[in-house]
Order: sequence, then C-alpha cells, then structure tokens
Amino acid sequence: MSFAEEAKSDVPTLPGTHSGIPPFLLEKARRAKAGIFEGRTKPQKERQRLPVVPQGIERDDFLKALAELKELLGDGNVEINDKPLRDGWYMEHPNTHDMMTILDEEEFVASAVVYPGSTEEVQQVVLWANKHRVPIFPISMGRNLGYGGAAPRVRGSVTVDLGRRMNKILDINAEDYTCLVEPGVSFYALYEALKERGLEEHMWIDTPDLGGGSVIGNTVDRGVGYTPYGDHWACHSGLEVVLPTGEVIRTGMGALPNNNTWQAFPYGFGPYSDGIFSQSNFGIVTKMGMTLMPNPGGYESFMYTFPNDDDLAQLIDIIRPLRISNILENVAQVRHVTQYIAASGHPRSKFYTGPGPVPQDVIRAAAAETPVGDHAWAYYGMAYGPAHIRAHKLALIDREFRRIPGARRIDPATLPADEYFWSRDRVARGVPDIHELRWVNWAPNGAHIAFSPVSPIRGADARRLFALGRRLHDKYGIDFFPAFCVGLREMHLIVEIVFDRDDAANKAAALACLRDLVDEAAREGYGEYRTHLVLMDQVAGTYSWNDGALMKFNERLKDALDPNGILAPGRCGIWPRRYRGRGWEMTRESGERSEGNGVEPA
Ligand code: EUG
Repeated sequence: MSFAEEAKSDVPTLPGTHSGIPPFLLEKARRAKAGIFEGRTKPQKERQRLPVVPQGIERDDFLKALAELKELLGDGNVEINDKPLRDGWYMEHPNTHDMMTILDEEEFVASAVVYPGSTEEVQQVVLWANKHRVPIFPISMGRNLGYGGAAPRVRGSVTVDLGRRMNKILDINAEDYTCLVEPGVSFYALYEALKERGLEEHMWIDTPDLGGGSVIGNTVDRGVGYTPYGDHWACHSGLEVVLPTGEVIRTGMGALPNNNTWQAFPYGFGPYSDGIFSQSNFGIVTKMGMTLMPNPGGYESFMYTFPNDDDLAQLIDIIRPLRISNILENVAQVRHVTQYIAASGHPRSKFYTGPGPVPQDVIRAAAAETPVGDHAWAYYGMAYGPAHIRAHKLALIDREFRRIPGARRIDPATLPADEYFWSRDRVARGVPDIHELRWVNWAPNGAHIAFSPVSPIRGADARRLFALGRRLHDKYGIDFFPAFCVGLREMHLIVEIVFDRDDAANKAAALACLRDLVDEAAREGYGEYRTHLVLMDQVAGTYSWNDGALMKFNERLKDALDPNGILAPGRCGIWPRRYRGRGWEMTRESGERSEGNGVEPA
C-alpha cells in the first residue's frame, strides 16, 4: 500500500477486526486519521539485511528456527519483518516497531511476529524460544503508545502478538459484575460486548483516555482509567500465565479445580503471585479476570477552572481531603491550559512559529477564545449516584474549590458537543473515546513519550514537580503539557512530550529532557509509575534503596523463572543472566544505541 492509499483507506471497525474502532466512533476516527495524515511528511526508509537477527544466534540458525516455528504454528501465523516499517496511526498501528520511536526506528525492532491462537500455542512458542535461545516479546494489542507501543526492548526479538487470534471475551457475569478476557480484547471491544448483550446500563467498564488498548495489556502495565474503578490492577482478579519455561499457572482461586470465585476473590491461598506478572518479564498473561462497576444510578460531570499557574498548590491541597474521603470519587485530571489548547487538534504552528516553547501569553490568548475561556488549570471530575446524593457532594466541592480566587465552575450546558469536556465526561462513565489523540497533531509527524512521576497529593509537591518540569522543558525548548491524575492517596503527574519523529534534533532534545526529568525528580524523591523502553534502565536505577536490593531480588526471580533469558529481556530494567554485564543498559552515557555486546553463549 502506498502512503496515499494508506491515508485514504477506511478505518477498520469492530467486530470485523479485533483491534478496530466501534461503529459509534467511526466518524470521529475518520476525522482523526485525516488530521494525522495531513501533517505527515516522514518518508519510509529502505531496509537492509532482513530479518534483523537477535544477538546470540547465527543468521542461518535463526532462519532455520523461524522455519520450524512456521511448521509448529502454521505458515500464516509467522511473519518475517522484512518490509518497510510502516508507522500507520493509532487505529492501524504496527506490531513490528515503536511507531513513535524517539530513537532511530531500527533500534527497537522485531525480527518476526508470531500469532499464537491458544494458551497451548503460547506454550509452544515459549518452548521453541528456549530451544533456540531466541528472545521473544509478548504484546496484547501493542498500543502502549508513549511507552514503546508494540516494540521489543531487544532488537531482533520475535514479537508474540497475542491479540490477533486470542481476543475472546470468555465470560461476562452480570450477577457478580466481573468478566474474563483474553489479551486481544480492547476497552472498545469490551464496551461493545456489554452493549450487544444489553448490559451497558447495568454495568460499566473503566477505560483509559483512549480505548484502543488491551484490557490485559493496560492492566498488567498498571494503567489508569477515570471511574471509581480507575486503578486497573487493583480491579483485576485472577490471571492465567504461561511461564518462561512453558508451564501454565492460574493465580488466586484459579488454582482450585472447579472453583467458582476466580474473578471474585483475587488472592486464593498462599503468596499473592499476581504482582510479579505486572510490569515484568516473568510470564505471559493469557487470561485475566476484571471487575465491572455497577451503574451508580446517575452521574454528573463537572469542570472548574483556575486562573493562575500558582493556584496549583492550593488546589491540590483542597483536593486531598476530598479525594481521600471519597467526596471526589474518580481519578480526575487537573490539566494545564497548554495541553487544553493542544487538544484542540491544531498544530502548534497555528499559534506560534518562533523558536522555543509557545509563550504562555499566546496560549492564554488562545484559551480566551474558546468556550471554556482563559485559565491556567482545569479540574475535570464526575459525581456519581442519584441526584440528591450528587447534590450533597457537589455542594461541598463547590464550596472548597471556590476558596481559590477566580475559580469558575463551567456550566456544561454552555459547551458545544465536540468540546474536550464531553470526552472526559464519556471516559469518566466508562464510555471509551478517541478524542485524546488530538494533541498528537501539535508537531508534524506527531509522536509522544511520557514522563510519569508519582507524588503525594500535596500542594508543595505539585508545585515542585511543576517547577521542575517547566524549567527543564524551557531548557530544551519543549512545550510543557502537565496533567495530574489524582488517585486515592497519591497522584500520577503525566507529562507527554510531543515531538516530530522525523526531526533528529527534536527527538534528541526530548530524550535529553526526559533523562534530566527522571534524574532530577528522583533526587527529590519522585519515581515513575511506568515508563518507555528507552528509559526503563534509568528508571529502574532510581529504585535503588539498600544497594539496589529490589533489582537483585528481581534478577533472582528472573534467573529462577527464565534460566535461558528468553522472555522480554530488559523489560522494566530486568536483564536475565545471559545479558548482564555486557552493556545492554540504556543510560545517558550509552546514547541512542539499544544493544549490548553479545550474550553469554548457550
Ligand atoms: C495518559 C495517562 C496516563 C499515562 C499516559 C498518558 C493520558 C494522557 C494516567 O496515566 O500513563 C492524556
């Protein structure tokens, strides 16, 4: 397909394509696609000597091993990655590389992709990888965008695309409010399934800002959504996991044959094993249970704006007691006006063509022209329950928020249908959306990568992180998009850096800025809750208490569970024995090279 054909082809939909858009979002997705391809100039590069062979195996042996894999799973279920790397876009994303790469696109690149169709076939792939000492990298949907997408950490890994053939909703239990899903079930697909069964008024899902991700993938990476069930990991119950040596386990009650509580009681008996399968490389999750939320009997979004950057600290201190006592009930977002303007979907060049970050007076003038009006911060929240219960909570919130001079409650009735507020409204009641994609158009060939530190819900901390982010973004000439996602007793600050992935200088500045952000934040006691492939070693290195005791423990687990080091080596900074001490870690000093110097011979 040529670039022009790709731009013109229609957006794939559910249920025909497991990773497709639900029909109710199709028009919106078409417009998003048109906008993205309008701003795209990046050419496709010629490729050399394919497939990329992972270190530790000779080219001929590798090709023979791939032929054997085809015998095992069928010719059509193994694809060599020997075509030009096509970036696509959110709804038609590649499974071969990071479509938003901050390095050369050939760094985090797969040699081949395999499509298992069952847990047994995942076991076969794992046994094959052990036999040939080939690194494999499992993905569910591959939409972990901003954190590496579908890309493997080790160049030439074989991507195990679980989602393409393992995308069934195995159960929706309308009495217990639970479901059981396979890796290829997106938030879009789960929502559609509830609608199909006429259950969407009865029970809600919890969706991230964008709904195209895998429920399993997002949850095991400890992603966040915006209803009271926003902590996805806390809301899961029960895993089925293929271990790196090929055995299958079920965790929690799943270990009891004929049990009837796998999705209802997450712990079972004995050590709670699930934790080691989140943000790790200790197993491949092939099934997961998830709790669903009962319809609370009403809901009501609200939005407040605050006029000054400096209002942040007071606002966060007001939020803390309200959030901990559950007057503020959901994972809300406190967003800076710069990101609000970017979410208009217009490129940055519409507002400013000079060097460095867009000046704040330009941003503020643009905000003044919007239906929301001029502001520095906006709080997007939702109250749940019947009207009289909401009224009680909303009155308390109103009284508290108005202590900030210049605070304004925005009347939703004044906002047009395509205003960003309504996207937050849908997401906070579990209706997945695609609106959030708009700010990616801020840069031509727009890509994004996140800095995501955790902080207490305290004004002084918010102020410190905001100042740190602003200073380092200014240093590198980058626009600063902070959004605080407020959990129960902590908040995730999400800073997405938007860059032109065809502009080497822009990418280098973004990466240098991120490395400074991680280091300086760690010095002040802030650590990331999740990170991109390129930053995993650095972030893991900040969790260094007691001479790196936690990483030593993780390495012991890794070596015990995966003695040949085949499963996602390097993921979350955990390197198997075969790779250690050979320069595989990526740091500021290692520059942009993702590979080390060989692996220990088999
Ligand atoms: C977002 C939220 C995240 C994250 C990355 C991006 C949304 C940006 C709360 O977690 O990790 C608008």
